[in-house]
Amino acid sequence: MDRRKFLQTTGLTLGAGSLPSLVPSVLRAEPPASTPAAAKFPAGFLWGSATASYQVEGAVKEGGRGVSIWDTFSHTAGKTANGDTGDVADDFYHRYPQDIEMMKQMGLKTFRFSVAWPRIFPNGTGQPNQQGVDFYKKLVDALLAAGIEPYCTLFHWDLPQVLQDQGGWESRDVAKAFADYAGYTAGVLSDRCKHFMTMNEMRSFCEIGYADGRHAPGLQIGRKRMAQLNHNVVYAHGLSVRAIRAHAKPGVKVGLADNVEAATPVIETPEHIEAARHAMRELNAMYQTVIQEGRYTPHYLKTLGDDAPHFTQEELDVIKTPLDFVGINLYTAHYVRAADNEVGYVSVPAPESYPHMYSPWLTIGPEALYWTPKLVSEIWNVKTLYITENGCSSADKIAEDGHVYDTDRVMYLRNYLTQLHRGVSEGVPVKGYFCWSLLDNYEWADGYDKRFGIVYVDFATQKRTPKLSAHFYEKVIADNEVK
Ligand code: GBH
Repeated sequence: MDRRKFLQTTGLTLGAGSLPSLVPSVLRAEPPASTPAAAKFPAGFLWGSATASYQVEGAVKEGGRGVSIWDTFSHTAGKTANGDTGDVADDFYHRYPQDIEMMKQMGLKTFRFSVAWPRIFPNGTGQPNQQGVDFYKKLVDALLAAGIEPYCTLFHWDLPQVLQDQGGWESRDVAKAFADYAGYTAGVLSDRCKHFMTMNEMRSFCEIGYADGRHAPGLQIGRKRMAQLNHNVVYAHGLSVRAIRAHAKPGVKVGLADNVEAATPVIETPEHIEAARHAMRELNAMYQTVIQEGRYTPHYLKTLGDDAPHFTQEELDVIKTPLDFVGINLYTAHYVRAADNEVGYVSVPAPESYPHMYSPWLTIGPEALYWTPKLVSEIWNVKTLYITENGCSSADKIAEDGHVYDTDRVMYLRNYLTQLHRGVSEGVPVKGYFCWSLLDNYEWADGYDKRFGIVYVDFATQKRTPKLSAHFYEKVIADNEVK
């Protein structure tokens, strides 16, 4: 029914005070011109999975490893579900050869892992620990021998405890120590590993670790110190990009894995798409935007007022050191709509009934995997993107026949990959996709309660069982197509 007729029959009028239409009347959906071709990805698309050191390795006291803030935090009463720690996790430190064999059988083309800083520098700085270096060399060699391309993250949240004792990410010296560690580690691995990400999810480890206090180091430092900490972290990132380039072999590619806040138009009309474009820059002002543009948005600084960070032009130049690629970690959509205000958008919160996966925060927004890479590449002219994480938690159980039928995870992945394909087929330069995660693992403060793997892990026996989603993913990879 025509909108105006509908309003007449209901007695509503379009007069002053009524809601403006979200769909301008000039825009009426046209039927698709042709049926879409099969959802084939470009040849050579890099299919992979991702993990992180503290979430899978275990062996926290072996190989000369120092203590990280996550050892301290997880061993503090009341901080994690069931008091779970990463002491053993998936025992990946010992079991990586078998796990790599499993990746090979699934057809994975790439694997994203992280280096535990306290394995390389047990005291944060100073003398490197050769046993730590050797572990990652062996891991990378085993991946290469299996035909799997290694992608290495240098910081996935396991900060050496000694550096937190010196102020952690609030400290300028820690920023410099990170650059030294990143440069050294990339240097010793770069004869065999060609892709490095400086940090994983700055927003997560800053906000949850230092503002909410629900992750290590468990602090609540307040808005002013947070703004300065955020600045210090992007500065540390920039310094580390330069250090990696200075120490690594030529041809090595450097990027980061950023959980870009996924501004997504509430519906796909030009005005809401434009709103998402504005929102993308503002919602990511203190991370991706300043990294790409070398400046904070005026709105960001104005909103902070007296709490705005102190910075110099020289620091901004370091922060915007050009990257070879941008990695996007994406789980949920952040819906926005057009608004006649200073920033051109407002956020649209999810209604209480909004569907989510097993983790309450994990609302389902597949089209974010279309919009976020598209907007990031358009706004900042990024030529190479990866989806460095995407996946979900499910209440997985072993069935009587021994299989794990995670039909909800298959549903999630199919929908997100369909939207990724939509972007890639339009020319959005996403070159690869890393499913989070290969294995059920230590989900930080949620402990082992929330399973994100496509492979089920029985934590009592360390037995691995590929889930239905692993078979689904294996088929996606084999066909290079999502169905
Ligand atoms: C990523 O975090 C991480 O990179 C990875 O290590 C992690 O295992 C994976 O995704 C799955 O979570 O408890 O409601 O306050 C994603 C960002 C940060 C989102 C923690 C959920 C807790 C929300 N996540 N956050 S809540």
